[in-house]
Amino acid sequence: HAAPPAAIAKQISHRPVRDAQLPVSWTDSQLRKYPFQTRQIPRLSHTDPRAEILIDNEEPVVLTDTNLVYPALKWDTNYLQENIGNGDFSVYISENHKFLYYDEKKMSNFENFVPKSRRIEMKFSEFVEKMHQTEEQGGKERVYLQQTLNDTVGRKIVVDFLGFNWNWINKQQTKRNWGQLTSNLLLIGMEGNVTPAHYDEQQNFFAQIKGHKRCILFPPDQFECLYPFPVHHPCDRQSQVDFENPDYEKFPEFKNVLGYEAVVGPGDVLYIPMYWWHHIESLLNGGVTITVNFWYKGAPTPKRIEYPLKAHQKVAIMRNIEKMLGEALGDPHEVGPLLNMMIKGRYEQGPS
Ligand SMILES: O=C(O)CCC(=O)C(=O)O
Repeated sequence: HAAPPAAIAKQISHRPVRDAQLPVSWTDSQLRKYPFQTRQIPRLSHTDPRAEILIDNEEPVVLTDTNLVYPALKWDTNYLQENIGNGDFSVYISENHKFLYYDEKKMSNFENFVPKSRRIEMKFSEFVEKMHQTEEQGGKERVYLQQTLNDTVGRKIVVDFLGFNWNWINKQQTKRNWGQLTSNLLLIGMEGNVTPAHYDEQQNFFAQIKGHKRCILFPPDQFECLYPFPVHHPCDRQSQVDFENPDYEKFPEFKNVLGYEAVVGPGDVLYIPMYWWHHIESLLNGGVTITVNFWYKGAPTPKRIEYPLKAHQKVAIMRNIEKMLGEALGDPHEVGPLLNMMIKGRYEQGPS
């Protein structure tokens, strides 16, 4: 049905203020339009004390000068094809521009679930070929490479990787008492590709290498506005709301969602705090994008819990309740009915 007037995308400028000598390399016309408002995520030097405060408080910030992935700023598809080695790469293929993630291990829980994208293992050169095919023939199928960096990469990539600013990021890890670095995901996307809104259970430094990505984040206290799939569903942690055509009847609280956004370009590092929702789009007509992220386990839970609990702690509790019920009932499909029986006419705030 038609979107309400309030839902008309605001034509305000999202462009960051920059030094006069630096060209602004993208325009508002390259951003998709959505029916909600956003604020800007601050862009700061990593030496700015305000940046440290934001990370301490688990709030997003774009750091402009960490040099985190400096040696990788020369990467493009040619250089990678030459040097990345003969390993297998996970490539997602989608009929449209959206790449909704799904957990293949949870597919047996929901036998009627049909994913809108599929994952194929291929060599790097096959991926590049597929991408060019789509670009040149205007084919409908889009591709998105998403592969954890591993020891099959060639020598030059290893040298680049060792030249990352480990000094800075290791200090961050130590200061925040984060757990181990679990993985570095390499993402190579086509212009216009969209990763729909989801949250992860890890801390993330998202390092942009090539092209520009628009990142829209939502804090964990907007859980009610974003309607994640059930925990046992393959799309666990993903929003059920289609941002381009929200069903306000099913998801009325989505009208109250408020985002925080930034466009990141080469050299920028976005801190995506654990449990923060993120929607990420490669700019329209912006060419290929390359990103490497750094996923860290969060800090261990403190010995003494402080109240009131934070929104992300409540999300963790809800996840555990769903998991426990699934186990206890022996069937993930019984979780919803039991939760409903528990609250119906008892815990719901009714009209009176
Ligand atoms: O860049 C993207 O398209 C998705 C990346 C993402 O979701 C992440 O780094 O957690």
